[in-house]
Amino acid sequence: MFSVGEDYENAEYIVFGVPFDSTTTFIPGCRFGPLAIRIFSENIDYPDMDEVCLRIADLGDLVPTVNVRWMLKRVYRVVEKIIGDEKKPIILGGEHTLTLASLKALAKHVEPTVIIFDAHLDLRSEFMDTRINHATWLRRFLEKKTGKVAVVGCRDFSREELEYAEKNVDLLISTESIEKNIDEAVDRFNNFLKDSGKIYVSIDLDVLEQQGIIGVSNPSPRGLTYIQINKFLNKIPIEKIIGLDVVEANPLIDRGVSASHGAHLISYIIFHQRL
Ligand SMILES: [Mn+2]
Repeated sequence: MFSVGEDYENAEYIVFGVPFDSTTTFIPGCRFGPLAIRIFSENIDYPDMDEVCLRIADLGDLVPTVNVRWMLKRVYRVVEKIIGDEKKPIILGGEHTLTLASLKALAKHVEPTVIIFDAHLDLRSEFMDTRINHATWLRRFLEKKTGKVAVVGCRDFSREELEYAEKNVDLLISTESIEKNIDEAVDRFNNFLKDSGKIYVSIDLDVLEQQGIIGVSNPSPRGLTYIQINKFLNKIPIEKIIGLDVVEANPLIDRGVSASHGAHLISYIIFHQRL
């Protein structure tokens, strides 16, 4: 899918990978996520895919680093350039921390509505002796927040994170509330989107149910099915989406199950409303 090979100048979507997992505190390996998502993206078919003619350019991966500040700097620079050129980034992770830099770059240009699918809240003040990592990045963003933020599919979080979320996150849809009544949860999501401006979507693949032994850095059982996630994605108007990222795929654990889900979710977001 990404290998359509459009020139940067002509492309609407700009793909790049962030092969970084250096702040991972549990299972390392999502630095191999971008490569795996690309491989699986080449085996996706929709009946009318050829007619849709998406203009996608793939820049490849960022220069690798094990320094989180350098990773964030590089993501920031690339996203700022892409948005400045009025194109839309599609970022292949890599750990979730990268979203912090992507949102900071976006916030220079627009007040984004941020939709996060994640089993976790990533709202710890600090975690394992560092302040910038996969478990704290959303807190660092909310401390200088612009726009609105929704988290969908959360189920694993501390008391401290929940209390912070109740004050600072605009919409929280827990896995529990989706289990109880998904139609009501989707309605709440839809209402939230009504007065939104440009939308950024961030999908941590650990939001998915784990029965396929899905490879992610921090597995969490009783997640959402692919079809449940699609019910939420269906409500996001494609013309409002300014960028997206899909993070935490670890192909070393599951031989690509999570990467395959990631590739399909990206294609679902950018194709399904055009078919
Ligand atoms: Mn997570």
